[in-house]
Amino acid sequence: MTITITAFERSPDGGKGLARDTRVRWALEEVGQPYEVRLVSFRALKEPAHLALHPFGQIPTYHDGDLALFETGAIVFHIAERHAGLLPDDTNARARAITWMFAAVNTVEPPILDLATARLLEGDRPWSKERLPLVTDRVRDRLKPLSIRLSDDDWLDGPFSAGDLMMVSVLLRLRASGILDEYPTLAAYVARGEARPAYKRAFAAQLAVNKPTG
Ligand code: GTB
Repeated sequence: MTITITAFERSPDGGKGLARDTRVRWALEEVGQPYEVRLVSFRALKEPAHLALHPFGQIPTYHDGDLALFETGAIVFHIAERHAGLLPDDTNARARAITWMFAAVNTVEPPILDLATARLLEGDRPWSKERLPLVTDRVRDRLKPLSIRLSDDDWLDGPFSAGDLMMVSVLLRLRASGILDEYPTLAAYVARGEARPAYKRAFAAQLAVNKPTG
């Protein structure tokens, strides 16, 4: 069966790799699984055919035979469980890698999304100037302990895992804010993720769809 994922027909970031299909592409590239992409317009996201796949009308989705999934955490976890390369064999190490996946989406990503909302969607509100530093500090509250835990290691717990894939994907969203640069070990960690051949292939594939023309 062919794995099919969905992605934006035209991502608002113009190919910076920030839409969430990139992390699924990356996971598939890491484990060497070919996949097809069905591009979806913003309008089609909210139409019944797509809502049957994704109840919240979002991308990405994952389709393989009679299995349809949504939520990147669940999709990457499924890929990592089915194919070698993203989760360690040792039971405890595997559980720790999965813990980092949850930490990425559950603990680190929420304040980063709040910051993106505050900067991009609420920047013109009268209260924005007061709120922005508070939201930014909540991101720092996550980055500081994360950088302490990572220390000088290459990855969060031994070899590269799905936990790192999710964490790097989440942190990438901070690049435009400059906050990542306040934590050189995290900036280097993200750069290590981006340097992986599988990430490069995933990035190139989404760019091929979204490259600004003219
Ligand atoms: N928790 C879900 C997951 O991890 O799968 C979140 C999925 C999600 O937010 N999908 C977004 C979506 O479909 C696309 S990635 N939004 C349409 C909608 O909700 O109607 C979010 C995103 C969009 C654009 C940029 N960008 O341009 O920089 C970055 C990230």
